[in-house]
Amino acid sequence: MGGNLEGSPLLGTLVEVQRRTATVAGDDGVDYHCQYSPTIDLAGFSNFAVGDRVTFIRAGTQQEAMITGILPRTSKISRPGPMDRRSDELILAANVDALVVVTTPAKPDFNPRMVDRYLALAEIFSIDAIICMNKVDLDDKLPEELTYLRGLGYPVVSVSAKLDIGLEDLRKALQGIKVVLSGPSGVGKSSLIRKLFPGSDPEVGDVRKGDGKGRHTTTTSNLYRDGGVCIIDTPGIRELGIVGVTKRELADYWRDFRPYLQLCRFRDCAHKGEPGCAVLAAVASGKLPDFRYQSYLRIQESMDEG
Ligand SMILES: Nc1nc2c(ncn2[C@@H]2O[C@H](COP(=O)(O)OP(=O)(O)OP(=O)(O)O)[C@@H](O)[C@H]2O)c(=O)[nH]1
Ligand SMILES: [Mg+2]
Ligand SMILES: [Zn+2]
Repeated sequence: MGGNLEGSPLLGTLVEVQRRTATVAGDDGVDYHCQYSPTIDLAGFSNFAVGDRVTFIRAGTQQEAMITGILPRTSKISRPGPMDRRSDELILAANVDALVVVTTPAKPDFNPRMVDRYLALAEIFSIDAIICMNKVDLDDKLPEELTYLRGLGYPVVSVSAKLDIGLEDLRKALQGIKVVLSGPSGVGKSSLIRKLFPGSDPEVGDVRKGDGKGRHTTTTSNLYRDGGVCIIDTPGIRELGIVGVTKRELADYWRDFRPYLQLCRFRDCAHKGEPGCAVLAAVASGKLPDFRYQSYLRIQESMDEG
């Protein structure tokens, strides 16, 4: 074979992406450090993302292992490019089945609006969501908001990365799917990965003493997999805003609002006090809980700014 390409392309998953090179976990169980084939238009594919399925060829005598192509994605988590290059979207993770929304009873304080924001993002990206209540060692009472969300069909798993509580339940919930861990800084995303993947070494930071907030410890994207569990840890997910959705469309992504949306008097109702608003009526009669409506309002208002 000499310096020729060695055999037909193999399949693998991108587990780490740099500008000129990438690490591919081959379906043969071996990790490959690859370059991108010159036949790939790198400008067009500057968007290779962790989780992407690629074809690649193994290293030959005169060349390095090389990624030769990218398979169509089943889903992606992305954000738009900077102001002047909106269409150059940045893909944070590819082929994701579900978003794991990590939250805490304390340190940082339980924040139902934050949970709702990630649930809405999952709905926008058309992927499932699983709620993971970490740090139950600090308080093991499930907030009523999470009981309600469980009733909407979002699985809720209670765990403590610190005391090894509930990790088997979490493993079970994640079996056979590829997920991204989401949640604000300091909720313990990297700590959970350390527990689920012994031997992995994601950086774990402190929460600040004063306000109990995290310090933005994770700075690169990585894919971890073992025993049927596959998790992507990406820093970009922490601040992911709701974009590509108009304020009028936003309510579509609140699962429990959907039965009411067709019943509002005005077709373009923003559910902010218009007469004949079925969403507001449902909130007033207790059919929809106030916290869901408050998070909807606050997130809609935050969309004014950007
Ligand atoms: N009490 C308690 N503390 C925990 C638990 N899990 C993680 N922590 C602590 O919470 C802090 C933040 O943990 P990280 O894993 O770095 O949080 P993160 O979500 O990855 O944060 P970023 O990378 O900044 O987004 C660390 O001090 C952990 O030791 C837990 O179950 N209970
Ligand atoms: Mg982290
Ligand atoms: Zn309405």
